[in-house]
Amino acid sequence: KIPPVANPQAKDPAAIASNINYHAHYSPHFSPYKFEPEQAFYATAESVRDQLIKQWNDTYSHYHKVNPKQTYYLSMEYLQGRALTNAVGNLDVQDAYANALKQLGYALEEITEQEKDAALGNGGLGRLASCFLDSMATLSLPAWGYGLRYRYGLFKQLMTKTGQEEIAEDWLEKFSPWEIPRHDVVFPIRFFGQVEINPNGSRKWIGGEVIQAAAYDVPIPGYKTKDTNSLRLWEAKARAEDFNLFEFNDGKYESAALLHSRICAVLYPGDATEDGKLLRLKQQYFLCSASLQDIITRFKERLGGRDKILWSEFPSKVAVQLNDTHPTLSIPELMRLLMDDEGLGWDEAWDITNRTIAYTNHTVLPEALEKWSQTVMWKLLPRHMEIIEEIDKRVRYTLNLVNGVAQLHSDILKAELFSDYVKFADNSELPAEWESAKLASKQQLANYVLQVTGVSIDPNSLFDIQIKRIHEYKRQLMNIMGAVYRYKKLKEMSPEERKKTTPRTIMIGGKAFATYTNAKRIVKLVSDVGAVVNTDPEVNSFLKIIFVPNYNVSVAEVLIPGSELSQHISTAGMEASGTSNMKFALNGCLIIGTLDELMLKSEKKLVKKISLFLVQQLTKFLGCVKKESKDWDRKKWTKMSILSTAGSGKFSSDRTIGQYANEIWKIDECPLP
Ligand code: 26V
Repeated sequence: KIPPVANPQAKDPAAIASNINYHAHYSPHFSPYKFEPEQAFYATAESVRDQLIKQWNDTYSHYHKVNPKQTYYLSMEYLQGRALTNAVGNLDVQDAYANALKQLGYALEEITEQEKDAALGNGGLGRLASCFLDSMATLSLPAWGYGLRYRYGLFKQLMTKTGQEEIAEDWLEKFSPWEIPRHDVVFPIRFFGQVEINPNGSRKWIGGEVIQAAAYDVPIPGYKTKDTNSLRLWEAKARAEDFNLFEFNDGKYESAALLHSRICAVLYPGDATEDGKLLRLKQQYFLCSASLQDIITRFKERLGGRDKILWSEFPSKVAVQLNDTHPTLSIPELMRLLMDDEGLGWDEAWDITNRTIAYTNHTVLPEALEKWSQTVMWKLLPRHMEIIEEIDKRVRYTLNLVNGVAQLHSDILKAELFSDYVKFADNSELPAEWESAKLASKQQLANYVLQVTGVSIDPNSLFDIQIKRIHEYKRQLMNIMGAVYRYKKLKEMSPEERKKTTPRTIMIGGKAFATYTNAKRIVKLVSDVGAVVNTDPEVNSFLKIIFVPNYNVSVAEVLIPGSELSQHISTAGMEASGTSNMKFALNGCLIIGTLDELMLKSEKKLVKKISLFLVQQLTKFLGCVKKESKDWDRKKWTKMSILSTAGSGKFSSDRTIGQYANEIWKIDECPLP
């Protein structure tokens, strides 16, 4: 009944329904006459993209005209999750779309569920990058993200009898409605080869292999603003001229050109072999080189009518932020481009690089700080190694490129307490409304757990959650040991005594790195303990233990609002900051956290022997857990919950990005008029 009409700026539900129908008919990706939820999702997403395109293009033109200083965020990881709900929310067309879809026979929630998570990242660092993109757009900051368009992102976690199994998450199986290939944005990327010295003494990197970086743009709409920034993802492509048709016809299908175009095949390719390590390095250089060539091209395009390039102005137009060590090859790459391609001298190039690039560190774990042998580096990037050695010689004691997350972080920790908000929390109607909102979220979470695990949990029990990557330092093991202890205690109690306890549902979720054996054993242990406890009729109305499979951004969106207590119990001194803690606090959840400062020196020594250490810490942990059971007085808990949300404003990534913009990048907002 609804006519298919193209109307990219449709605002009322009937016109939106027509535009969705238009996409179902005229941007077909499926056989005709089908309009099942999946088809409806793609047509809806394309219709929402229509809404974004104008303001996205307008934002680009505006930046081009105003030519403000712009930030470029370089990250090997982005955990974007689903985009549809975020886009309709930010465009403020949620109700109109819900209404339009109703006319087409669907509920908006059913359609948004169809979208696959874009999981181009691992954990905290990747999700932080995505939150930052969101905040940069929301604050109308001229800022872009750069990353890689991995064909396969983070694996999907399947729970089997033997524990975790990894299967490929095919987020591009059909296509992504959010990305636009920019066929005009292509840069050459070189690997291997040698350095040639020109007669004038300048140097040039030549030979080796050359592949192409092709740009795909994803829109990043801001909240309550029309400003729509870009996340530019690079894809590796072989050059047509390198494709050897004769070899292929001879049955040599593994031709070099095809092999090198596989750089973006997977996120974190296994680096147990030399080939794997080399591939990681190639990925990182690929991101740095493509992004910097793009940035320089844009700088040259925006000369404001002048025909001469003033390189000294580069740092007043460009700020580059390196998300951890992965994109640090940006430093020698910018030096190379400025010296070898643009003809600048060392001092000028170094001054520009120093004033352009900043770096944030996200971990203290030595195994996460990747290393490559000099042999590999000299082979793959001979010119960069010359530059790195020169940097090392000249400036190793005066390096000025690092901004640590630690200082910012300790400022956050010193945030004032909640005393100002006490009156607010005592408001007579608020607590009841608060409790019913929390209960509704817990009910949704219980439905979800039933759907994915088959175990039914009681929304009136205390929901105690630990979700994060599985790692020994994050101490999921201590948490599950605490759960076993709780189970044993319940078994010893009389039925009357049991009734006096607070029923509790402990949920643990997270992916273990595929080759991290101990982490996988922890996953298996949690699910095995759950299998025993959940089927024990004597205690299972007082305690349930759930391993939540396939923890990702959309699963977090169900778990965090339904939480009442969450565990942030990493070994003291090991967690750079944690980010989900802040999301839990914002959602009125009380958190149990490690008190880093109070760690005794003697304990520090023991950290090395984690399992020994575990027993000591477990006792303290249980003491803490007992206290929080005592606090399970509804009224008191609700008040603490309200205060938790009220006090968490400081943890907004908008605040963080505002501070980065002022203190590090020195950029101003540039809103669309
Ligand atoms: C490094 C490597 C190297 C080898 C291959 C696999 C792999 C995966 C990840 C990493 C770096 C991880 C760094 C990270 O995610 N850090 C987290 O960053 C959060 C945001 O700053 C912070 O809240 C977490 O505490 C920190 O663990």
